[in-house]
Amino acid sequence: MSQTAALSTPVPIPISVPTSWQKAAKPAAWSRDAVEALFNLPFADLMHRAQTLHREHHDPNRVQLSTLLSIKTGGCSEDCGYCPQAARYHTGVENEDLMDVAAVVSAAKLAKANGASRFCMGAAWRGPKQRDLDPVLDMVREVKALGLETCCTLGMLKEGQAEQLKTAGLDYYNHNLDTAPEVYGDIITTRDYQDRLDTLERVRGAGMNVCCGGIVGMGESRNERAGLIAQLANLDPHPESVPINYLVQVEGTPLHEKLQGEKVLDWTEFVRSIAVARITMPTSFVRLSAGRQEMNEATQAMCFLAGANSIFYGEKLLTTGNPDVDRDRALFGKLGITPL
Ligand code: SAM
Ligand code: DTB
Ligand code: SF4
Repeated sequence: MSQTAALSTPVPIPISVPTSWQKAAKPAAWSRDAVEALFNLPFADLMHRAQTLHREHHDPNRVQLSTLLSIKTGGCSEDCGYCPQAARYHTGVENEDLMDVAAVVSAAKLAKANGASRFCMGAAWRGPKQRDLDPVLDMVREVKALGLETCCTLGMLKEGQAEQLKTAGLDYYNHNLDTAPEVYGDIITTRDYQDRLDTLERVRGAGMNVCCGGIVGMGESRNERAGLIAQLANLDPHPESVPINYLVQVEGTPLHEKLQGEKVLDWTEFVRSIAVARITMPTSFVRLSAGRQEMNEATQAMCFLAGANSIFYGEKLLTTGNPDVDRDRALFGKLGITPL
């Protein structure tokens, strides 16, 4: 059998799965069943399919680097059950006011010198008030002027705020769906799923790129993971960037209380989640996001094979650790990966 024939041999999936996604003008609609059927494939079949599609749309040896900075830390009014920055949980995170613009610019310069192409500024807010947004607009302008792509994650946006960010030079806005809709209320009660969709709509409406993903490893079932990915894959257009976070269990959060630091997700299931995101959103950047510090190199390498082509780069995420730059450089060297 020729290689082309081998690649186009249909994988037996019980439910109809779109096969013409590359050519479709609009993203194919993915049912939860179809997404779950991907999860249920034998590992090698899933990986082959993800890697094949990945190569059609991306250079498999290049990975985009984003550096995160927490510009306002802790003391958040929300009750997200995974988050160390919620004021109501006792996690040991020290509250810090909004950083000075100059300090943010210094951190961005360092990120650029280390090789990052995007700088993501995160704030522990339910959403920004106008007096909060004004200094953030300055940060965006100055970081953009350094020649970096800019990203912010500031919580829910009100009417007009996305336009202000876009005008200041913001390239991406990160706002995650986090879970499947039906389990969302078990994790967060202070805002609902529709609030998140409304913010994403505002970001799109202002003409910015959408960065939207979720968290796995919170004790959800495979069907619920499929539900999250189906939601993301049915956003139209697809988010340009899809962060897949592996829950970082922080003591003091309700999810740590519930899971007691136990790994509830096998590494194969995390890799499967990346592969399924790649297959259902073929042109998006899929980011291997939080949780890398707890992952060995082999698992990370499998994630790149599954189609992850972006990481958070730099020794800190927002409040928790991330692999050192030197360690990531060494891993990239072993894998022959170069930064985008
Ligand atoms: N406060 C804003 C908001 O919630 O939209 C922006 C910052 S918030 C920390 C951004 C995202 O980080 C969350 O939506 C969640 O997906 C992720 N996140 C937070 N804590 C996490 C954890 N312990 N493990 C994995 N991901 C986490
Ligand atoms: C995203 O999806 N993951 C990042 C970013 N967007 C803002 C945040 C991860 C946070 C992990 C926990 C912490 O460091 O506080
Ligand atoms: Fe606040 Fe964002 Fe953390 Fe939720 S995820 S508690 S909104 S900082």
